[in-house]
Amino acid sequence: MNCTKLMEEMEVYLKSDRCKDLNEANAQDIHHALSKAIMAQIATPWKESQKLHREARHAYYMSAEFLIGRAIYNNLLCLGIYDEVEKLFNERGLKLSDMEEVEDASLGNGGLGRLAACFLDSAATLDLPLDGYGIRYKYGLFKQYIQDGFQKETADDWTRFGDPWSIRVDSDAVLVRFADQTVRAVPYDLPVIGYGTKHIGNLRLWQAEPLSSFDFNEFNDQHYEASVREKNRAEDISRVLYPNDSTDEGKKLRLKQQYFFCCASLQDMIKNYKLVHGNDFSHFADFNAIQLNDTHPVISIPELIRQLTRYEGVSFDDALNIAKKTFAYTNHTILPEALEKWNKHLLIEVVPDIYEIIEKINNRFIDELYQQKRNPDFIQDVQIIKHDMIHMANLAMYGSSYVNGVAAIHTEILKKSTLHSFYEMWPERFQNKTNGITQRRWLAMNNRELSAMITRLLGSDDWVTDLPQLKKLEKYATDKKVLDEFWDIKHKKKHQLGLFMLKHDGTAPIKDSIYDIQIKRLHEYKRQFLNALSILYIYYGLKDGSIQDFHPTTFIFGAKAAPGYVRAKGIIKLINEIARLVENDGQVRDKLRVIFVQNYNVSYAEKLVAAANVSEQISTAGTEASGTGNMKLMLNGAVTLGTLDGANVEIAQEAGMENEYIFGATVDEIEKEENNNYIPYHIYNNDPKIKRVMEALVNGTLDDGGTGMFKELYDSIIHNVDWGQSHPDKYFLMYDFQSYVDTKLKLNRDYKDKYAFAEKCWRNICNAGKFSSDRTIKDYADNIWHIDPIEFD
Ligand code: GPQ
Repeated sequence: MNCTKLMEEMEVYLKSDRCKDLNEANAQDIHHALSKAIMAQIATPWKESQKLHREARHAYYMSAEFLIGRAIYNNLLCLGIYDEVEKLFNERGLKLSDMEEVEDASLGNGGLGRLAACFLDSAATLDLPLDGYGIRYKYGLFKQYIQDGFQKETADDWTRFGDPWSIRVDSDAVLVRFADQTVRAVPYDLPVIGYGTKHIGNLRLWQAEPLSSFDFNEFNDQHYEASVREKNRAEDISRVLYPNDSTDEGKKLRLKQQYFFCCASLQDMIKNYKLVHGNDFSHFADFNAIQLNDTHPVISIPELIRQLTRYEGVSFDDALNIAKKTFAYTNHTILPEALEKWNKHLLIEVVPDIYEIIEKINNRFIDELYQQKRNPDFIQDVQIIKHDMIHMANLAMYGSSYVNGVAAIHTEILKKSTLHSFYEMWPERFQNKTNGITQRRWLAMNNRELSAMITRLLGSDDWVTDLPQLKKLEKYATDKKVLDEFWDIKHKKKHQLGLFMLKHDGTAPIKDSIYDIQIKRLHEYKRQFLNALSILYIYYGLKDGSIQDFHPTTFIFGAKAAPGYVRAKGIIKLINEIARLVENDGQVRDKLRVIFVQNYNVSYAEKLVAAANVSEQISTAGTEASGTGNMKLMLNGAVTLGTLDGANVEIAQEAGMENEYIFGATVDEIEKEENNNYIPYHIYNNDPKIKRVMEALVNGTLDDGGTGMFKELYDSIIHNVDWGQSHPDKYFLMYDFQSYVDTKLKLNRDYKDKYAFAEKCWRNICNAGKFSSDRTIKDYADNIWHIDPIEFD
């Protein structure tokens, strides 16, 4: 791409859209104009790519969430023009970084949504014909700020400065009918720019709109509210992203969202198919593969059947077979509270035709089970409708050809427990696809310094599209000059982060301290609470002298709690109170600091990940399906302080156990304890140091502002079973406590030997090759979607 021309184009857009010259433009103007100029440049290859997708066997990624983050820097990088545009900007007295506050699309909650974004990036880079379908929420994940230590939420109006990276395609709008309303689904298309290729994938996000924007008769009769009522009711559907990560609320509007984007996307796919192949649907599954990102889009299975039978003259049997061949389902959790179940009466109320089809599918399935002479318990386990509830994972299992877990250990748990009966019936449907992350955003873009060093050492930047190349760097693992340079870069990224935090959060890490980072959604199973308790343990240890020679450490947390998740919010308050306790104590304040950053999101993650020394991945074994933050931190040279859970297992395998800090119970041990009537109270009561830590929650040391939150947290852990609570410490904090603090303190001692520690970090980078989403996507393409890269003439 000719960058000088791009700058000229940018100035044209400044003039035409903002009526400004370069010297009058602010960051938003520049962002708008540069983005528009790029969009104009990529329009042709984008359209060409779409045509090639349509003609080839291709795949769709359906997801209720795409956590995109900022597009502009990533797009510059993928187009290969980042450095040159930066230079041209500087020559004009502009700074690329000035655009940081302009855009950030948080159309997802966490790992599941970010995974979807990484996957599209990888598919685009690998020239694979994969396109995304989702929802264009008006408001993304809420913005978080901290007031008196408590989380507060505000709306995320992510398009307030415009949305230059998408184009509205009115001509492709379709209607979506519910029992009580019909709405228009209007698509907005976002380009997904491949790295080092002209291939550009497409992400189509649907926005809900009314059939007519406003009722003129009501207006004329001066019924102003009534005149916009229908409009609001339609727009409600894509108004806001549900802020629950891994929990299912069973809300009517959420069901409407799911059906809305599935119905619209399938109409679009069918239209595309007819354009190329005509009306013979017997080959639909030969050209289309659809990946269902968790159960959120699983209503697509009956919806495809509905559209094929109602409008395309396909029989129910044929339509069911087409669906089974077309769909594949990814499971992202085994937590029971996340497994989606819809009340049958809600479905009948919202989309009665869909309920009828699900019932028909269920009856068909049960007939088959009787024919196979399955026993009643087995049938009860796998059937789709039970006790008036529709089990979406069961529907997904019956209605698709493959199911996959997202890390090896997770897939094994699916086979052994969660989906065991299905595994017995259809072992051939089960696959593992260990998650990955795109190294374009998570190394090349967020850590330009380390990237440049790696490229120099390797003599090429091939690693940007071939991450296992990093393995070749292992020969430098004991090279002091290389480790010095790596350490200096880490130091620089720590410094940059510190400056940002100071501006953003009003506080910064202790100079030259260990940056120990836990960044992820706030959830009990992820055990931020355990981390907080371990900090209290260290605090008391430093004060009474039982912990000596402690290297100063800053514990950084970034996390959003679902607004209705009271206990998670209590944990945020607790972390902030511990931060205050430590800060106000002259005896420890130069050794220990705790910072809870506000509004943790993709853009903040980019900075945190580059600066981290320690990656906290401490979920109870068997609860975190994979984790992907663990991979980002590894790639940027942090060691993992973690349990044998999710992808941590594979991270430790790749990098070597000796280069991580692994602690705690294994899945088997946890299972045993669960059956053994585990009593956390005994651990607490027999260890004065642990007791001291727990007591701080209730003896006035820490103040929850009179909310009772800390007492509730305390009770959730050590409430004696004899006192009535049936399952205290569900996530085994007490059980893992000692091994956690021991391992944390060992890490702290090891850090003092700079070269030995830096070697561990370096070996983590060298062995992160497996965790590129390029590897994951290639595996999906080869073994689930059966698609090949497209070829340009
Ligand atoms: N995950 Cl079910 C989410 O982010 N949201 C969800 O609703 C569910 C799962 C995560 C999961 O907790 C992580 O372990 C995974 O790494 C991630 O999905 C991507 O697979």
